[in-house]
Amino acid sequence: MQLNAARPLPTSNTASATSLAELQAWVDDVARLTQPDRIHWCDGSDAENKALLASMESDGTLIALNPETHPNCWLHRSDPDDVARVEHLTFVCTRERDDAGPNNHWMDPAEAHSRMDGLFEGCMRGRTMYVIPYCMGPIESPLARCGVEITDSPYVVANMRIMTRMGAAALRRIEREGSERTGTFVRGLHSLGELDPNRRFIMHFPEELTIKSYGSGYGGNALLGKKCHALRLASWQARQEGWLAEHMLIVGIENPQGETHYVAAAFPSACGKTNLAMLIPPARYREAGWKVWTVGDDICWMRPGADGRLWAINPEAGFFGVAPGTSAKSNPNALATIQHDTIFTNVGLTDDGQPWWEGLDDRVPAFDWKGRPYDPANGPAAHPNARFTVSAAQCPSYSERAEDPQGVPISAIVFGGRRASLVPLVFEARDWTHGVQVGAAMASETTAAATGQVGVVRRDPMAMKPFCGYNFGDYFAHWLSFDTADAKLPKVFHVNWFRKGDDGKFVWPGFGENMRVLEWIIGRVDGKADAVETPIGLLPDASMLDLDGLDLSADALRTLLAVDEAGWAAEHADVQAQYAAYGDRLPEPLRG
Ligand code: SAT
Ligand code: MN
Repeated sequence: MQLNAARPLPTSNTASATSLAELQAWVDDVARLTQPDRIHWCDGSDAENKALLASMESDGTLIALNPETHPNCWLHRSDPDDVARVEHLTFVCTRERDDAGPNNHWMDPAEAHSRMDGLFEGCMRGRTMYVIPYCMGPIESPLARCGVEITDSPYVVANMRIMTRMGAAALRRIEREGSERTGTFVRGLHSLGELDPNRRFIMHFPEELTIKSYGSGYGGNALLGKKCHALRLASWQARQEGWLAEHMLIVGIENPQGETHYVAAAFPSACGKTNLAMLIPPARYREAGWKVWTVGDDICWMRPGADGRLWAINPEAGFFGVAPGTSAKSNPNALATIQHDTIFTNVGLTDDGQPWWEGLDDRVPAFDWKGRPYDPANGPAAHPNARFTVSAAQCPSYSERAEDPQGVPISAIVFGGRRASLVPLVFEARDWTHGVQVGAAMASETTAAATGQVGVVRRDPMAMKPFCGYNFGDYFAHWLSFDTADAKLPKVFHVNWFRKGDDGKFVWPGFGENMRVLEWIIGRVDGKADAVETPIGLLPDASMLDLDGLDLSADALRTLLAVDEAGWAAEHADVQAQYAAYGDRLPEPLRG
């Protein structure tokens, strides 16, 4: 970092900001580099949040929504060129290129630092620099990890307050851990810069637990606790410390006897992760006493407990969910969650100031996400990647155990993808090693949610392609290493809700009816459900699933549950061809 020690530091909102010299020195260095007018240490209080929201309302960063229908809700319209993650500008900067692996863009750390510091120099002139201490996971959890994000975006502060445990309590933990040894917290430096797509980079330095992000205010690029820390850096930390940082939802399935099994599930984007995390069982299941509890919808940190099981926390405190498509039909829990105290980004607006997006209902909005009077000729009212940011505690199905410092024990891991053909509704891996093979071979068809061709099958191992902070070969080996003598590992499954028939229509009804598949999965865990052995793993036949009341023809059932051996041989060859990129780092059980 280029320092100008002669320059006086700007005033800060608190006289002595932290007792941790290591943190204070870093903040001072950043202030000398970025030259803000003011420094604000965030305490996470209501008063601080209120003042921030009010100032963003007065400068137009936020628009207050209808207080009758959506109390304390806000609309933020981003720069139209800053609406999504930018994978081509996202780098993992390790000393050895191979440590980042062919699955990441790489830059030499010294070059990356000098480039970034060049961008950061003086970039906060005229702005306030916010210092956000945060904790990923319950503050008292041994599985939780902390970070500090420095940003010049008050929108980022308001979002981080919802998405993480942010403020005074996190700072106390950082100071406690930092007094025992150095380098315990992640350092994230973020600036909106000029919001110029040509001056935009998201850089990760896993060896230094450091993130530098410049030129974007969008969630995954700017809320550094989320993908940058909780996945890219945490996956690196997890490998060193013997745990797993995964792109998985966590859901509790309570049976009529009152026993709850926790399931962690990884899906690529646009496969209904948030919907599955908040699933409402069909009426007959509810009447029988089944319940579904939401622990997390995006990220799962898990590690072996003393009992040999994997124990998991959701490191996040909120949901940063896709708004379009969310409705009373697709996800009533999500809709109930976002009725108050929610920040909406890039949604449309009705004439009475309510947020609106495609798929919500049949009203016609007054304004689109750019603030123009709505005209269908201009495209959708809400940007396809429009988001809501909301506290998880507002979700009607939020699990009490989500705040448990010890986490929840995981009974089953589920991998899934969007596959119109070949892949059956559900199958179980024969053992952990086979489960890792299944997860590593995961793939999904591209959807309209991302740019590029639609319907192409893309490999996305464990749904971590954009998020694994190190070489996938090493990552697969790390997964395999959990299979120790005293481990009591979860069973591993693969699901596909998106199988299509010859008529091009979805065969499986999906949504709440996925409960039937979850019931079989839980039944397998409990040793109560039967399965048939096939070359790809263990499958239910139609008699082993509860299909009561579903209108599925014999043909449809065959489509959902058949194993096409020739098709799987071609799939296997495709997977092996893609593995070639990992060379020597590909572990033996994934070869051949
Ligand atoms: O795009 S984000 O990373 O902010 C959200 C997501 O993809 O889950
Ligand atoms: Mn995600």
